[in-house]
Amino acid sequence: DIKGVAFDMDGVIADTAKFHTMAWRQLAESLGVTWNPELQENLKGIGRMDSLNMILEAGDIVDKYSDAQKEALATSKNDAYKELIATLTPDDNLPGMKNFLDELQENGYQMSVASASKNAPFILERLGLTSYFVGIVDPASLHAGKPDPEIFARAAEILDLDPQYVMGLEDSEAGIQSIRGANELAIGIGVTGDVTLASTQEVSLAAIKAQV
Ligand code: B16
Ligand code: MG
Repeated sequence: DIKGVAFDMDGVIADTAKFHTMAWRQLAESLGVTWNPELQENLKGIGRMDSLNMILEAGDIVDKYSDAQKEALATSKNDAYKELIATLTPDDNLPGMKNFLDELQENGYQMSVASASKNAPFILERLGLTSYFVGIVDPASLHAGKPDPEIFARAAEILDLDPQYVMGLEDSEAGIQSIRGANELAIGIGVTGDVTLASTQEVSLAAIKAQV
């Protein structure tokens, strides 16, 4: 039986995927890399440096930049992104997620956050949601990002639960792979998982139990 829930953040709790897209797209186009929907989808859940490399590879210019130049490019994207997320308020929780967090809390589930974002603690504060979570995995401490299982394995450790008692919620392909690799139940939101839900609005314990 499931006792704990590990949450992805961008695209699951917070309506911030659109801000990542805006900031990456602006940087990509300034470097002459053509934006496309597939690239946009593949960037979901991928950490900052891996995202930059994916964009540079899409434009076949990955060898054009030194590590120091890449650091500067990633920092400029993050500066633009931070300006966008500074405007977040509790109204920017994705639809239905506050109710779901309340439902889980009322039913005694333990919750943690498995986000690739170094901005996750700031965003959860802005949304007024920090207190729901036992802890947040620090993505800077990971050896490998999503799709590697490490981040979701760590999210279960934070809950002091064996992975078989944990379900993970994700909106990205890379994240679903990470959850499955960690031997947790994968709940896909707008992406195929062990349980698949079309949007955050559909998420509830009943909707999940109906598919397991
Ligand atoms: P940052 P998630 C991920 O968050 C985003 O989906 C991805 O677009 C972003 O590049 C990554 O975090 C790193 O974010 O630059 O803020 O550290 O979906 O894993 O919650
Ligand atoms: Mg996400």
